[in-house]
Amino acid sequence: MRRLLYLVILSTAAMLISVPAASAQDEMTVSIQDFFFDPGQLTVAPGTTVTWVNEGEAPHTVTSTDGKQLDSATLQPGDTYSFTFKDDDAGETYAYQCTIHPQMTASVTVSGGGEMTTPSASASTSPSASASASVSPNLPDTGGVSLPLLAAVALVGLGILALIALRRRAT
Ligand SMILES: [Cu+2]
Repeated sequence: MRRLLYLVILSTAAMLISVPAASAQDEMTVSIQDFFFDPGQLTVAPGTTVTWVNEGEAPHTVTSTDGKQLDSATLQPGDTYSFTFKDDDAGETYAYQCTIHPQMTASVTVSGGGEMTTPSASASTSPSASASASVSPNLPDTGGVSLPLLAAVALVGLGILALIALRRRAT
């Protein structure tokens, strides 16, 4: 009976460890040219730091066009601007432009949450995951966002059920 409890604790611990590990991503670079951003559309994992480098000969900016946080000062040739996309940003698209050359537009999309690496967790969440995916077929990213949350909720639920079962058997 104890083994079940240990398994639940272990799988929960593995979940908690794997989620931050999956969302802790590296760094990416966007080149600012005269007069475009390269790449114009970038997808990053949550936690990624993106650095824009002005490799053109004109000054440029990186400025959100939709009220989000991207807001560099004027970047002279060689200047850089960095922004870290947080876990909370998963599923969001950051559209931005150069305010000096408004025809220069681009975007960064933050992918939906970390990948699940725990087999038991992905098995227990697959029914609800496919359900949420069918609800919003146009937004695959937001379906991914809720995966870690669904897995966490499912694991906590499993843990509570296991504890109840253990208590009943003990009495
Ligand atoms: Cu510009």
